[in-house]
Amino acid sequence: MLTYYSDDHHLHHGSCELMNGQLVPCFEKPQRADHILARVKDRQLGEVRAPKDFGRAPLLRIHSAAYLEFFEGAWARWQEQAGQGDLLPYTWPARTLRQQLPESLHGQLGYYSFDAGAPITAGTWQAAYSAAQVALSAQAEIAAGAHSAFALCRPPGHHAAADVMGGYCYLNNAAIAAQAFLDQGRAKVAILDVDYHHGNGTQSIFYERSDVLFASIHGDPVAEFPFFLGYADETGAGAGEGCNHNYPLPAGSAWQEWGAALEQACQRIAEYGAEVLIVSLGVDTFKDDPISQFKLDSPDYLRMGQRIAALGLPTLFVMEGGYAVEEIGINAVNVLEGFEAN
Ligand code: SP5
Ligand code: ZN
Repeated sequence: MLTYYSDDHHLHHGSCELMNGQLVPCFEKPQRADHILARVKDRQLGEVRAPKDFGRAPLLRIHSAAYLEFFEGAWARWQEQAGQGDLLPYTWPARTLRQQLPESLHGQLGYYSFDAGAPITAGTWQAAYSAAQVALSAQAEIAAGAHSAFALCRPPGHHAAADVMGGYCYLNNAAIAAQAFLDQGRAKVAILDVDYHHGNGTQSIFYERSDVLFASIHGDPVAEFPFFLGYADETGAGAGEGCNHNYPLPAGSAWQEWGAALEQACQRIAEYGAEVLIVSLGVDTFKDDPISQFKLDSPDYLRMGQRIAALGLPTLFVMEGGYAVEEIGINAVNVLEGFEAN
């Protein structure tokens, strides 16, 4: 399987995030992608290629022009103010406040975000832009006939909505790739999100559409980030009714429960008649993940890949979360090797 990867991810390195009332070093750090790349090479998964540049047009199919413009220019505005450290939001237009774009940098940052988990550093735009190009390059490989490809994206994307960043995500790499398939003539795309966290951004982007089926297995939002989306009763709206499927699971879930949910999700994807599959590949379901509560072990990721392969669909794997850095390469590449072994 071909891997697409860009060194540009190193340009994004947030300092800290809030956890349990303390500022702690960001869990979403450059070593994550470095470890995955090392494992891809160790296991000789296949060639590793740098992305092509498809420009902004495919990003604009998912994200608003105003959002992209804000994101690209935010760091320069922060430097004009002689800002110190990362650019981080601290006020959001929650209930009782007006949903309108103010003039100030921090006002606009709050308007375009849903949490304080997406710090903007000097190179964040370039890193996120290149991650989207990584996804598009892997997508193009499949469009040209490959059965599978791995987009080693960093930063991740599934929490990012059309004009909202958050949860370590800025540009929705999987959604951008899905739209590219549709724009190139495919009629039905499925996105299977196996990250520990609900893919709220992806869900919101496609919620009222029937050309993308979204299925997500994740920590129950009653108790887990992102809290405000990802419940089982969210089944789509309008033309998209019946095309959104959430499988929330309780803390402590291991392969027995997780694999059963995967079985249901895969059956729904087969029934939908997807022509191509995109897997939002987070491995923060791992038992030793520092911010998550599932109990998957490394061999379970081989099983995951095998079950996904049994769908028999051209499959694009897009990297999302996973914070147990020492094992992230083993777990992510196990999914890909399980897929290829099937
Ligand atoms: C892409 C992705 O995986 N994003 C995840 C963002 C999660 N941000 C919130 C983390 C909160 C961690 N709380 C842990 C509590 C442990 N007791
Ligand atoms: Zn996650």
